[in-house]
Amino acid sequence: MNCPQDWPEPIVRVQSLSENGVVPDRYIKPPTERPSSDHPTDANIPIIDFQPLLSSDNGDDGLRAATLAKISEACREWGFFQIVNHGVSPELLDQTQKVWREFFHLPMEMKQAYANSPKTYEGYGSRLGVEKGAILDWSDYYFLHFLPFCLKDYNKWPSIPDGREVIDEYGREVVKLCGRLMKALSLNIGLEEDFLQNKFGGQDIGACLRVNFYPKCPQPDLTLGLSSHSDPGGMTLLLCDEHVAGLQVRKDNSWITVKPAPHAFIVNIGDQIQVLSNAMYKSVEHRVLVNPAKERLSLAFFYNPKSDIPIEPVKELVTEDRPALYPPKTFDEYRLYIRMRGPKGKSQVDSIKCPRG
Ligand SMILES: O=C(O)CCC(=O)C(=O)O
Repeated sequence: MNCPQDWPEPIVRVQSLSENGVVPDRYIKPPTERPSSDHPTDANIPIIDFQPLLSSDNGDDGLRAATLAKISEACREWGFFQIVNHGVSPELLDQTQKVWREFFHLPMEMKQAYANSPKTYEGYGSRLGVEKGAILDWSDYYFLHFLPFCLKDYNKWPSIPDGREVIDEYGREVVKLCGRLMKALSLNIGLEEDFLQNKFGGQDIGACLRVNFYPKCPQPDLTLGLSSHSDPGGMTLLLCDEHVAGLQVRKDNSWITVKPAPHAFIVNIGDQIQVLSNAMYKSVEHRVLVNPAKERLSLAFFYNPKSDIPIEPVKELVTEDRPALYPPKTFDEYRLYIRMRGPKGKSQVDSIKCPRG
């Protein structure tokens, strides 16, 4: 099964709706999915100083062990955490966000030159999923590939002065950081540090970026910037606006609004790592609220397994008491679900669970 060549309906850019006084029906969520303010809480996802894991020698072993332990707990309990002092320069983070803000503020006809299709999703988009008549999210986005190299195509990247160099450097740095995180995750489940990376296909992994742009919204209580979903890939590193909250993470049946630390990456476990770890690590549902007064930008960097190798629970984590929870599936097969149906909570990873007993 492949994604169709075209969207089922003409594409409307959410940015072009932002100044109207009302949210069109197409974006109004059913009451049970709308943002609710019943349980405001001060809780935040864990914030972890990553510095002790940046160098493999002459570090403090105690500090390294303590950092690994914090990451381990965050992966099991939250599926989400923030890292600070992660080695990617604050200047590069600022520059990259600036480039993308510039893109979304170009005149519409210039952005339209990059309009995407559901075939590959690369380029400027305004919906996820191809279901005719679906209720849509209040966001536009830009999607591009860094890895594998055969998919990296500068012609599909926006042409903004110095933009491609900045985006390229961002990609290289974040891939490096993801490699370090993969080592930490492997050590934390008692395996060799290269274990998970090898399961992902060694150097042949996939890396891509979705830049989400959430325009101001006249009736933020009726809609969502991005509906609840878990990420289908391996691991996501999110860079978001420090000054405009929006991301909410599900924790014990309530929604926690993330307060981003300055220049932090928000790391979350995706479905592929949940599968490989036989659900020891959790890929957790999250969603995005929109704001009546401020637009918001976020950069979601997806670090994924090579797309054509079967991903299944690693045998070291399968026991008689805890049999394999998921059958093997390639990421190519897996990601078709969200590409066709759009974000739908945790329905996909739950639906592939093996029947037990
Ligand atoms: O914008 C955000 O804060 C979250 C984005 C996200 O969840 C995604 O792109 O999958």
